[in-house]
This record gives sequence, C-alpha cells and structure tokens, in this order.
Amino acid sequence: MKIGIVCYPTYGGSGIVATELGMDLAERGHEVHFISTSLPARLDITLSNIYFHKVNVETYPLFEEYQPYSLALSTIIVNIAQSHGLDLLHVHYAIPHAYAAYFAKQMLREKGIELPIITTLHGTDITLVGNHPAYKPAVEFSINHSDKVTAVSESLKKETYEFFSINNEIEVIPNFIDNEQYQFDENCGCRNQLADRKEKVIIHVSNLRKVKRLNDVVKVFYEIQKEIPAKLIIVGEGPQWEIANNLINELGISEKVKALGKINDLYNVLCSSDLFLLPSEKESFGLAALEAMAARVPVISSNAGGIPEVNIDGETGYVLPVGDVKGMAEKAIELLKDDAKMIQFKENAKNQALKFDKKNILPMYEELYLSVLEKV
Ligand code: GMT
Repeated sequence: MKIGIVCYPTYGGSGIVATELGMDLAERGHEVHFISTSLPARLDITLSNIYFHKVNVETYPLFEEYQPYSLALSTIIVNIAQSHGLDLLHVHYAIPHAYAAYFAKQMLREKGIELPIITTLHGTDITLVGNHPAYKPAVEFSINHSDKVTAVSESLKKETYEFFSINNEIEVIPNFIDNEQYQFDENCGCRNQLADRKEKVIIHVSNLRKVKRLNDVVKVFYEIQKEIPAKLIIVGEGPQWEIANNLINELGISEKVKALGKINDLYNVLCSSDLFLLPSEKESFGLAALEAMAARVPVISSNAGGIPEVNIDGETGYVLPVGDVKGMAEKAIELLKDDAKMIQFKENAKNQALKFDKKNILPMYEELYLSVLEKV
C-alpha cells in the first residue's frame, strides 16, 4: 500500500505513535509518506520506503500570527496523493488534520481520485482543544466525514461519543510499544549518574503541560523523600517547569531533583528508575507510562481517562483519584519499601507492556486499511 501519514512532528505522544507506526509499515514493505511541518522527532529518514514531505505554510503580513496551516496542509495532501498515487491517508490528531484531509479529499474527487481518510483521535484533540466551542463543530464534522475513525483507548472512544454528536463508528486501536527496544540487560542504564547507590530513582516524563499536574509530581516526591532516600528525575520540556521549579525551591528539595529536558536515550533513563509518576488531570492513554512499564518500571498514576486501561491498580502500580497526592505518596512509599512486592510489580509491568506489543497492535491498523480500500 502507499500510505500518507499526517502528524505533528513534536515529541508529543500522537507524533510518536504516528512515526513508529509509519516506520513499521515501511519495514513491512508499504510505501509511507510522512506529511508534517518538520521532520518528526523519532523518524529515521534513512529507512527504505520512507518519504518526508514538509508542509510549507507561506507567511504573509496580512495574516499576522494566524497563518493558514490547514489550507497549506490540504494543498500538499492533494499534491502528494496525486504525484505518488497514495492509496489512503491516515491523519493523527483531529485538529486540524482531519479537517484539512476532508478538503483535500473533495479536491481530489473533482479530479476523479478517491482518497480514503482514516482519523486517529489521540486525546486532547477531543477532551480539551476539540471540545472548545471555537473548534467543536469543525471537529465533529471532520470525525463524521472520515472513512474510518480510531481512538487510542475505550475511555477516549466513550468521551468522543459523549462530547460530540458522532454518527460514525469509532474503533479502538490502543497505542503500542516495541518491546525489543526494551530488552532487559543488567548493565543497561545510567543509574550512577542519576542517584547515589542507596537512593531510589523516581521518574516523570511528559511535555510538562498543565494537564500533567507537575506540581503533584513534586508534592508526591516530597513525601517520598521524607521516608526513603530518593532522587526525582524529570524528563521533557514545557510551560509548567518554572512553576514546578519554584515549588521545588520552596520545599527545599532542589538538590534531589534533576531536570534532564528532552533526551533521545529515554530507555537508559527509564531502566535506571524504580517508580514512574503520572498524576495527570487528563490522559487518553498514557504512552509514557507504557514506555516505563516496558522498562519494568511500576507506575503510580491518577485514574484520568484511559490510564486505568494501561496501569492496572494493585498489579502494575497503583491508580488513585486525580489530585490525591497523599494517597499516591502512601502507595509509592509502601511499594518502595516492599522488595518482594516491587519484584512482582516489575514483572507484572513488563507483562502488561507485552500485551501492547507492536506485533499485536500493528496488524489491527493494516486490517483497518484493507477494509477501507475494499470499499473504494
Ligand atoms: O500527552 C500529551 O499531552 C501529548 C498528546 C499528543 O497528542 O501528542 O498525547 C496524547 O496522545 C498520546 C498518544 O496517543 C496519549 O498517550 C496521551 O495520553 C494523550 N495525552 C492526553 O490525552 C493528555
């Protein structure tokens, strides 16, 4: 198949899922054309069957800060579909990708070309941004006019039906992980650089946005380090860092917190960690938690959105209500003090990650593509 993939190029989960999916499809012999504003963060452009097409948003002073991204995107979709003979287009994140894809489809239809559109909903495109009155009708329209729609969790599917008037079927295809990249190795990691030998390593990875409740991460860690020698490792960059950093200084724990920013070698840091914290306000799936579990790290999380479908309470970690800092800290301390339970939870976390292995999930996308093509 010749597959077009539209995604955001940043480190966000939707871009990562789209990129990993595209690279795997290419490995399976499909021709994959990535369409994005810059090279997606994890895309290895040297692989065969992979093509990258940059969306050029032509700036013009009249537009001021509102440059017409959707227009430029629909135009490049039309051009690539025509010049490379795309069989289908898979857009990740509804806003404005599904909307631009719809208009590209109409333009192509006038030229006698049918381009099926598959839209994957990732979370904030539904639960936060898409739900805003400024976007809602356009998001609803785009979902209803996609040939197939998928959501990354049952929770996101349910929320989409609740928030919008949807007359299209939504199929759940969960996010996935390549467990082969997370092979257990006694010598892996960089633990010595992160913490002293007797200290536990607590980790949080995200884009440090408000929905991640970074202050809760700091507060939970504050309670943990009172009881157990520990370091907090924060991976990622984002707008909440300054606020969290103020709190870290106020609590007098700056010596115990390391902010690594964006890193490429996440696996090494994860496999050096003892516990992952994900206290999010909203989370359609929690890919970061799955990556931690693949590295055998149990998770203390909130119960937001699709997280409980990934982190199983009392098995792979603990799931507590959003904002329950006290409960999260108590469970974290309990687990960190109980070696036997920790060994069991690590094993359970890995087994859970294996259920979401790409080998199990990727064929679901291929089947979906074939079912769409059958209808053309
Ligand atoms: O986590 C983020 O805020 C980034 C966001 C994105 O769209 O890139 O992540 C969303 O998609 C990921 C991949 O499907 C999910 O694992 C995240 O849970 C989801 N984030 C939210 O729902 C807040």
